[in-house]
Amino acid sequence: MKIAVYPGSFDPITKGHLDIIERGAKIFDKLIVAVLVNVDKNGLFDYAERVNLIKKATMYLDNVEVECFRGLLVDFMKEKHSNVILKGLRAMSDFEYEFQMALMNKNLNSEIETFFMMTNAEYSFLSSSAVKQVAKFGGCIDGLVPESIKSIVVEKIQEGDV
Ligand code: COD
Repeated sequence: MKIAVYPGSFDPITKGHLDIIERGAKIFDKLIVAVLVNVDKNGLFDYAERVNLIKKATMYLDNVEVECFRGLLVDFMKEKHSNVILKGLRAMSDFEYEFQMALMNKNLNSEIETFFMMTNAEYSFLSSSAVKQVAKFGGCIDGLVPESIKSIVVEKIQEGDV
């Protein structure tokens, strides 16, 4: 069974993330979406909330699981018996960061391969931070986050300190 892990902050999950999840779920037998505790980013949603939002948005995908992990991605991969990391790529700026991470992960465990999936052009401009800014100032986030979680996201962002 080929198991891949799609790691990220997912604060919150966007349609860009969901597109990568749907496409990844068609390629791998099992796809584990891993909400990693990112020490460089302050979040709006706590980790349990992020997991719940992803679970709600991916309910219809039978081979997708969602988990949270604090620590190195390579340690999570070992626990899950996976050696494939799935990543999404939007622009050159993503590439530099992802390139560094892929090589660091390879350095930590040479068995691990990182698979990059090009963003859907429709979502190439989309990030969790942009969604938070638009929602904070009353802009419309239709089509930017999965429909099933839109109202929860709007409510949280408008009450939060983004
Ligand atoms: N279209 C396509 N892909 C997208 C889009 C979009 N619109 N938006 C985001 N993505 C991709 C990103 O490129 C990324 O691959 C993934 O989706 C998740 O994105 P984010 O922004 O939610 O998550 P990041 O980039 O903040 O996640 C960083 C990690 C948590 C993965 C990273 O910090 C990590 O692995 N941390 C654990 C510690 C560790 O092991 N570090 C490695 C050694 S340095």
